[in-house]
Amino acid sequence: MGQVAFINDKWHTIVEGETILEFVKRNHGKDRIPTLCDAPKLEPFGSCRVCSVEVALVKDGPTKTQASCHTPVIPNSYIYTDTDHIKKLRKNIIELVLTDHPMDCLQCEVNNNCELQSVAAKVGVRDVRYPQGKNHLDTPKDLSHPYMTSDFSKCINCFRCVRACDEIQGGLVLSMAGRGFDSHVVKSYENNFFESDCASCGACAQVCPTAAISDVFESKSINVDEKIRTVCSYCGVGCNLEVSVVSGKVKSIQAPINAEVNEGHLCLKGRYAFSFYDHQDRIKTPLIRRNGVLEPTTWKEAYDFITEKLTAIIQKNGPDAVAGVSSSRCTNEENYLMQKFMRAAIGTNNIDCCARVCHGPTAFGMQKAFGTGAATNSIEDIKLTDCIMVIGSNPTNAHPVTGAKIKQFAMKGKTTIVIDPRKTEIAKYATYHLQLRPGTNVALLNMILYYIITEGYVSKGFIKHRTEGYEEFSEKIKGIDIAEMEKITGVDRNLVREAALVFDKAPNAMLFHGLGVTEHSQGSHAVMLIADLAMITGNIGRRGVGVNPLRGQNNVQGAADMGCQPNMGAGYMSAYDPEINKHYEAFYERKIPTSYGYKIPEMFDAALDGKLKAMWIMGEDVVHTDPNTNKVIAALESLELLVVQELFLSETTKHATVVLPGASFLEKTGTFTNGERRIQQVNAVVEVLDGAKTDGQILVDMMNKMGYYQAPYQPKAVLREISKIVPFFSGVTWEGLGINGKQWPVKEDGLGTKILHTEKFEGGIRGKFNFYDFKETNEIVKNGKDFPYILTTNRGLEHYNSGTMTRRTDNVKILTEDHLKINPIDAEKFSIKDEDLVCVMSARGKVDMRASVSDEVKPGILSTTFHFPDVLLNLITGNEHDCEAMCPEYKVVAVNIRKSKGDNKKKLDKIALS
Ligand SMILES: Nc1nc2c(c(=O)[nH]1)N[C@H]1C(S)=C(S)[C@@H](COP(=O)(O)OP(=O)(O)OC[C@H]3O[C@@H](n4cnc5c(=O)[nH]c(N)nc54)[C@H](O)[C@@H]3O)O[C@H]1N2
Ligand SMILES: Nc1nc2c(c(=O)[nH]1)N[C@H]1C(S)=C(S)[C@@H](COP(=O)(O)OP(=O)(O)OC[C@H]3O[C@@H](n4cnc5c(=O)[nH]c(N)nc54)[C@H](O)[C@@H]3O)O[C@H]1N2
Ligand SMILES: [Mo]
Repeated sequence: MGQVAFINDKWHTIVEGETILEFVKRNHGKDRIPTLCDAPKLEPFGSCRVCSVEVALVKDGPTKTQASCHTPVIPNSYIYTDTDHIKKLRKNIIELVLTDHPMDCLQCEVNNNCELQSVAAKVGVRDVRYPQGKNHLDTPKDLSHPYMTSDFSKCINCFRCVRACDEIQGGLVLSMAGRGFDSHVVKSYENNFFESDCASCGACAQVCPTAAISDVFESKSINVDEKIRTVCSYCGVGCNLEVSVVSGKVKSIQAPINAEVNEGHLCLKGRYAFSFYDHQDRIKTPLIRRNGVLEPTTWKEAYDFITEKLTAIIQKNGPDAVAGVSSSRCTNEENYLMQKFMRAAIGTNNIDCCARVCHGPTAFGMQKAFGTGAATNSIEDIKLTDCIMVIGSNPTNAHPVTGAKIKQFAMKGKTTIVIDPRKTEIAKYATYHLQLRPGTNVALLNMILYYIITEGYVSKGFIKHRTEGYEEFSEKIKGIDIAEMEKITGVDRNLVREAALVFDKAPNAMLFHGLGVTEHSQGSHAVMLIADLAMITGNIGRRGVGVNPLRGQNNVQGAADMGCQPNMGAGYMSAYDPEINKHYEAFYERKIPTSYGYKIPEMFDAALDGKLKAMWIMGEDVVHTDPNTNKVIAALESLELLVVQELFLSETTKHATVVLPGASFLEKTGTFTNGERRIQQVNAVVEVLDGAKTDGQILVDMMNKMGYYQAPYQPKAVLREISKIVPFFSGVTWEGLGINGKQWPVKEDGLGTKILHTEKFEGGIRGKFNFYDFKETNEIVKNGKDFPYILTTNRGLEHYNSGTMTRRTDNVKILTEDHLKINPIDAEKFSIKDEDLVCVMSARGKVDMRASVSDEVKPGILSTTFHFPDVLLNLITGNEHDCEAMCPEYKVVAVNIRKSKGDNKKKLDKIALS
C-alpha cells in the first residue's frame, strides 16, 4: 500500500503528486470542496481561496488553512473540509466576490447553470452585506466580434479567462492590469476582441464562471433541451463537440472536457462556424439540368433519370466509362458505400477521393518506408517529446487545436524546428526556421541527413535491427553537393547543420508534416526522406516520436481506409490482385473488377479523351479546388452525366447534370477517423433537412436502383459490415468506440493502438531507406523564365477549402477575401500597396487579388489562400503532380505579377444572409 492521508478522519491512499483538491475529489466526490478560480484543464492557481481546507500534521494537532487546489497532499496529514472556520471563510470570500458582480445580473437570474451563483448557494450565501466595491463597472461591453462578447462589469477577477487564453490557446490576448481593487482583465487591443490578435477559439468564454466573457449565442443563459456529443467535420484533428440543442436547432457548441483529442479546447470553426447547416442556401430538392438550367425535381424522378443514363452509358461504353469521387467530409460508412457502389454495383475501380490532392504522397511514401501509410503516433505525445520538427505545415491555422499545443511547446523554449518558406506563427517562436524556396524540400532534407550522417550520431542499433538499405543510402547521402543544395534551397548551410544536429541529439523527437511536403512533383520523395530521418535517429516505435502527417479533412484518413482509391479496396488490400479479389468478390457477392482505375487527374484526362462519360461526385467542389480550373471545367462539360451530391450549389454544381441534396454532419450518424487513426462516433444532432437525404441513404438507394441489393441504410449495420472486411477494424463495434473512440488497428478483443511499429514495422517488414536526389520541377524548368515569381498556397484560419460552408457563417465577417502576400521589396518594384489589386499570371491563366505587403515571404516568393471563388486561384495552378501519387503541385506555381484594375476578379455568387 502506498502513502495515505486522512479526509475528515477517514484514510485514503495518495496518488503521487496530487493536490489536496484532487485527492478529496477522487475520494469524496467532485462537489465536496467548492471552487471558483479552479477549472478543469487549467493549472491550479490558488487566488480565490474558496477551496480552502484545514490541514493538521498530527491527529488533533494545530491546523493550518490552505488553498487545496495548489497544495500537495502531505502523507499522514489530516484534512478537514467543512469545519466552522472553513465554512465562515468561504462564505466571506464569496460575499466579497459578489460585491464585484452586479446585483441585477440577468445571466444569474435566468441561468440555472451560472457557476458563480451555484457556488454562492453551495457555501450558503444569499445576501451580500458589503457595498458594491468594484470601480470598473463602467467598462463598455465589447460588441466588436461576431462570436465572442465581454461585459467586464460581471467580472470577478478569477483569472480563468486569462489562464485559458494563455494555457489552452497560447494566445496571450488576455491579461490582467492594475492592482487590488483596480485589477481587471484587458485585451491586447483596446479591449476589443475583433481587432486584437485573438484566434476566436472561445476558450475564455467557455471557462468564464459568470458572463463577463461569453459566446454571443448565450449558451450559458439558455436552458437547453439536449446536449449531444459528436465530432467536428472540418479538419483532421477530430475534435469532439458538445452540441446544445434547443427546439431542434443547434444553439451552441462547447468543447467537452473529457475529450481525449481536444481536452476542452476548440477552434473558431469547430465552436462557432456551424450556422451553415440550416442556412437558407441549403439545397432542398434534387435538381436536373434542363435546357441548361438546374430545375427542381422529385427524388424518384432524379433517381430514374440517373439510372437510365448510367445504364445506357455502361451498356454502350462499359463500366469503366463511369467514375466516382468520394467525400472526406462524409462518414466512414458513406465512404465505404461509395466505393462499394462503384466496385460492386457499377463494376469499376474508378474511385478516388481528396487524399489524391492532399496527403496521397504521405500514404504512398510512408507505406513504402514503413509498410503503413498512416501517422505513427498520437497527438498527446507532444507532452512527451523533447523536440518537434514541423515541415510544410501551418497547424495554428489548419489544425488549430493541435497547433496550439505545438505553439505552446515552442513558446516554452523547447526545441522546435520549422521548415517553411513563410514565417508561420510557429516559426516566430521556433528555435530554428529554415525558410527554404518552395519546392526544395528534397534538397533541404538531404542536407539535414548529410549533417547527421557525417557529424552526428546515427542510431546504429535501430538501423541494424529494424531497417534495410542503410549502407547504400548513407553512401548516396554522403555524396550530395552541399554547396549546390545550399544554393537551391536558399538556406544557410550552417543553420541547417545546427538544426540537424540539435534534432539528432534530442532523446525523443517528433516529426509533423503537411501539404508543404506533399503537394509537389517530388512530394512522395520528400515523405520518404522524412521517414529516413526518423529511422536514422531511431525516432520510431515509442511515445514522443514518429512521423506524424497532419491529415487534412475530418475523414480523409477514413475515406482512404474505406477503399476510396482505385488501386486498393476497403482495408488497403490490392484491387488489382486476382487472388485478393476473390476475397472481395465473396464478400460483396458480385464480380468485382481488377482492371486499372483512374486517379482524379486521370478522370479529367479520360473525360477530355472521350473515354469517361459519367462522373459521380460526392461532397467535393473540384472546380474550385482541383488544379487548372479551365481544364477541370472542360472535362466536366465533356461528360454525358455529372451527378453531384452537395449541401450547396457550388462551382462544381454549375456543370452538373443532376444535383442531389445530401446532409451535413450535424444531421448524420456514423464514424469519422482522425489523423491519428482514431475512429470516433458521429451522432446526429438535428433532423435531416426537409427535402435532403443523408449521403449514405442516397448511395444505398442508387445501389439498389442499379440492381445491387444493399440493405436499408443503417450506419451502425454498415460499420458492422466494415469490421468484417477491413482487417484493422476487426474489433470495432459502435458501442465499443465509447466517447473517445479507438485508434486502429483495433484487434478482435477491442484493443486500439496508440503507436505503430513498436516491435516491428507493420506486416513484419524492415523499414526501408530510400534516397532521392533533388530534381527541379518542370513548372520552373518550363515556365520559370517567363514567370519568374513562385506562388505557393496556405490556409486561412477562418475559412475552409472551397469555403462553401464557412462563407455561410459569420466567419466572413472576420476574413473576407484571399490576399496575396508579397515582400515589401517586390511590392515596391510594382508600386503595390496594401489592398491594391494585383494581377497574378501563370502559363494557365490569370487572377486578380488584393495585396498584403509583408515580410512573411522572401523576395521572389508570393503566397495566398484559395478560399474565395471571386479569385478562383486554381485558374492559375497547373498540371504538374507528384511523380508517384499524382498529387497536384499546388505549392509551386511560376507566375508573374502586375498592378491590376480588377478586371479578372469574378463576381461572388450571392450568398443569402443567414
Ligand atoms: N482553416 C483551415 N483549416 C484547414 C483547411 C482549410 O482550408 N482551412 N483545410 C484542411 C485540409 S484539406 C488540409 S489538407 C490541411 C492542410 O494543412 P497544411 O498542411 O498546414 O496546409 P497548408 O497551409 O496549405 O500548407 C502548409 C505549409 O506549407 C508551406 N509550404 C509551401 N511550400 C512549401 C515547400 O516547398 N516546403 C515546405 N517545407 N513548406 C512549404 C506553406 O507556407 C504552409 O505554411 O488543413 C486542413 N485544415
Ligand atoms: N491552390 C490550392 N488548391 C487546393 C489546395 C491547396 O493547398 N492549394 N489543397 C487541396 C486539398 S489538400 C484538398 S483536401 C482539396 C479540398 O477540396 P474539396 O474537397 O473540394 O473542398 P471542400 O471545401 O472541403 O469541399 C467539400 C464540399 O463538400 C460539401 N460537403 C460538406 N459536407 C458534406 C456532406 O456531409 N455531404 C455532402 N454531400 N457534401 C458535403 C461542401 O459543401 C463542399 O462544397 O482542395 C485542394 N485544393
Ligand atoms: Mo486536404
